[in-house]
Amino acid sequence: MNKEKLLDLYRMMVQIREFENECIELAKSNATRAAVHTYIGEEAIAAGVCAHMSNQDYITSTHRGHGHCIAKGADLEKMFAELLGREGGYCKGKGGSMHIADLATGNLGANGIVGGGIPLAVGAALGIQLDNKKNFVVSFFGDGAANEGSFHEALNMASIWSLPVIFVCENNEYGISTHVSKSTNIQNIAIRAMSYGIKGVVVDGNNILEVYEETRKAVDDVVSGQGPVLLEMKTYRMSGHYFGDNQNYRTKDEVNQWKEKDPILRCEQILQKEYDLTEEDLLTIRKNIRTEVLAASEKAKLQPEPMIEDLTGDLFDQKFADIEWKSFVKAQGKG
Ligand SMILES: Cc1ncc(C[n+]2csc(CCOP(=O)(O)OP(=O)(O)O)c2C)c(N)n1
Ligand SMILES: [Mg+2]
Repeated sequence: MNKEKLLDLYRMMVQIREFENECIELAKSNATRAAVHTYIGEEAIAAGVCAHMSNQDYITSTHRGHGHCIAKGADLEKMFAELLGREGGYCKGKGGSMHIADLATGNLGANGIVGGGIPLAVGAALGIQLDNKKNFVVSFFGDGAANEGSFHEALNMASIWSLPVIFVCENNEYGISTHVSKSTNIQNIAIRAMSYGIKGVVVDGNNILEVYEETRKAVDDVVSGQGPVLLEMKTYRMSGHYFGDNQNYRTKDEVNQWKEKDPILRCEQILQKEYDLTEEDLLTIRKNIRTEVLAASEKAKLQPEPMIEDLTGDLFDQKFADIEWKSFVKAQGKG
């Protein structure tokens, strides 16, 4: 990989990390309006996979979706605004972290339903196939989601129709507090691909070069009509399940061991050893990105909150919602 490409991937990972660090600060000060699940430790996956995608290629994401959203090109201020419940957010401040979608960049949305995005990706891939386009879809989901019925139904359907979809299982070893060894009786989730007659590959999800390369091969396969691919990215959730998780289900030693395999640290080691970057170069990059991220957060904080009159706007049945809300307000004596 050439130096510029690797630096782009590095910058993307750092941007995601800094976004998540700031999310934690915002949550600590009680400024966020809904649950926040951070992606710390898993950045190489979103960065390495989405680097192969254009805005016409779709992703479906998860409750831990900030990294996917950023790697797909989202606007950081709009993301922060959503987390802070501000009018300029992706859902006008009414959805929060788990409902961010960004159709302009091909992001079909985060999803609070574990495994909920996987069949949506199959539907999007069917649309691409029916339109005879050369695009593809990536569905991100966790090790926990791989035990949902939706995962199995989606893989089967994508296989029989040879749909252009890459299933990216982010195996971060935990579903909330349950270790994967207690929920899953196989070493590698990737072997499940075999039962659907598709390719399954185990990938070191903390190694940006491997993520990038294995995704490139998968893209070649799905776009050339060879059917879907399942990539199991082995990684580790370095932060709690959500902000506020006391993490009493794992030891500090375990977390510290994985910190040595931090994808950003590993990328920095490669950049220093093989591409002649100095520690100072890397510090400057990190500092500049941090400044940009904090500026986006500050701008979002200045945005107004949504108007109470808009509370029921954007609902599916607008007419019904308006009537309901107006009578509710009246009943409360707040009309
Ligand atoms: C259908 C459904 N079941 C249960 C939950 C509660 N829940 C939220 S996150 C989560 C764990 C998901 O684990 P995994 O798929 O491994 O994703 P990770 O959090 O590790 O990224 C669960 C069980 C949910 N949101 N949706
Ligand atoms: Mg998990």
